[in-house]
Formats: sequence, C-alpha cells, structure tokens
Amino acid sequence: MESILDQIALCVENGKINLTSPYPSAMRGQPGADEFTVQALEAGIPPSDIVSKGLIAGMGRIGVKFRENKVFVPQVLMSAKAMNGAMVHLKKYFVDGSVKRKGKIILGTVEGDLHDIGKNLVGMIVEGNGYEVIDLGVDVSADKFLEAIRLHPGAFVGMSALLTTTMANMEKINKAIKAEFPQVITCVGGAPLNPSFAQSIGADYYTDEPQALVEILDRLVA
Ligand code: B1M
Repeated sequence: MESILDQIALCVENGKINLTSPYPSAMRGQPGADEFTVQALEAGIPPSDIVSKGLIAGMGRIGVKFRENKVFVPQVLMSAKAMNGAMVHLKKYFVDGSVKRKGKIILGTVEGDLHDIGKNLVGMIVEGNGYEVIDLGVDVSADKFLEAIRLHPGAFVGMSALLTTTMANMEKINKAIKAEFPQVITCVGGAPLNPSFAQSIGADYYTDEPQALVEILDRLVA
C-alpha cells in the first residue's frame, strides 16, 4: 500500500483537492490532499516531511510534466488548488518555524505589462516547490520592486514580460535593482525573451518555463 506521503504527492500531482471534489474523474469519491494531510498529521508525520515528500514532490512532478507538454495550464491550476487544500492544515507550522521555506522570491510583471497568466503559473509552481512568493502583481515599477527588496532582504527577484515594448522596462528595472542592490539575483522570463536579451540587460538568469526557474533557485540555495 502506498504511504500517506505518496498519496499526498499523487493528489497534488493529479489536482485532487478533497473527498468531495469531482476532479479528476478517475479519483472521484476518494480522499484528497486535504484529508491525507490531516491523516498524516494525526499519524505523527513531521509537517516538514509532509511538505517536502508530499506537496513538493507532487508539485515538482506537475512542473516537469508541464515543461514536457504532458499537462497544460488547467492541470497546473488544479494541482495548486490541491496543494492549497493541504496548506490550510500546515500554515501554522510555517508560522511557528517548524517548517522552513527554501527561500523567497519577489515576482512581478513589469511596468506597462498586464499579462499575468504565465507569471501566476510561475508563482504557483515555485511556491509549490517550497519557496515563499511575494507577488507584486502586474504593471510593477522599479520603485515597487525596490521597496519589496527592502522589505524582504535576501529574496530573489523574478520579472515577467509578454510584450516586446515592455521588455525595455525590464532593462530599466533590472538596472535600478542592480544599482541599489548589486547582490540581489534577478531572473527574467516571458514569451518574447531569450537568453541573449537577458544577458544584454544584466539579468542573472533567464528561463522560459517555471520548473527551470525552480531548478535555478534550488541550485542557488543549495
Ligand atoms: Co496580449 N499580447 N495584449 N493580452 N496576449 C500577446 C502576448 C501577443 C503575443 C498576442 C499577439 O499579438 N499574437 C501580443 C504581444 C506582441 C508582442 O509584443 N510581441 C499581445 C498584445 C499586442 C497585447 C495588447 C497590446 C493588445 C492591445 O490592446 N492592442 C494588450 C497589452 C496590454 C498590456 O499588457 N498593457 C494585450 C492584452 C491582453 C489581455 C489583457 C487581453 C490578455 C492578458 C490577460 C492576463 O494575462 N491576465 C492577453 C493575452 C491572454 C494574450 C495571449 C493570447 C496569451 C498570453 C498567455 O497568457 N499565455 C498572448 C498570445 C499568445 O501567447 N498566444 C498575447 C499563456 C501563458 C501560460 O504563457 O505568459 O508565455 P506565458 O508564460 C509562460 C512562459 O513565458 C514562462 O512561463 C510561463 C508558463 O509556461 N514565463 C516565465 C513567463 N514569465 C516568466 C518569468 C520567469 C520564468 C518563466 O522568471 C521570472
């Protein structure tokens, strides 16, 4: 029989939130990430194991499948919902410090740009892989990024742009960040970008999909 942690990972991977949720149809009538997390806590499994071997394992798998085009946006959204169903029971362990995040990332779509579907997906997958995400939303100016960096020392910065016109703002923002906080690591992504653009504006990293960003962050915090 699969362990409770495997069951949690499976529920997150498949977007199974709780007993009553109808999705995915193959798992209808079965407990979800919600109930299995309660069971795991009652069985005395450390919350940190539930996070690392259950939630992060499941979100890691969906991130890889998304990269490989084996699943699409709706499945990732359902996985994030299942993860949030489990997180309801785990939040207090993050607050009391018994579960630690791997790191923090400030995320935003750059000034002038309102596209946030990709940025939100990046946020969900990065959060599901153990990072705290400070989401500044869309149309984020350099000043807003700088203010967030002051509030969250040690955080990485992730910027998204979907328009060729707002890529120029990304350069402006990256320059402002590096001028005030040269040690802050910046990552950029979004459909019109490419590695040489990222390099030309002085960003530290470029990725074209969320799981690759997780892998970069994991290497940086290792
Ligand atoms: Co807009 N739009 N749009 N739009 N829109 C595009 C981007 C466009 C390519 C459509 C086209 O002409 N074929 C085009 C841009 C052309 C260009 O500049 N090269 C365009 C345009 C022109 C515009 C307007 C100017 C249209 C107008 O008003 N005349 C306008 C601009 C508004 C503004 O931002 N100021 C506009 C408006 C909109 C809507 C508001 C209607 C809506 C956005 C809704 C929203 O986001 N809440 C919208 C949409 C939906 C699109 C398309 C159709 C889809 C974008 C999307 O969500 N893709 C898009 C055409 C297309 O892509 N087919 C288009 C799905 C998403 C999952 O992918 O965002 O690429 P993506 O994110 C990926 C990766 O890029 C990566 O990971 C994500 C997940 O895999 N990634 C990162 C993203 N950020 C990352 C950050 C990272 C790492 C990876 O590290 C930090």
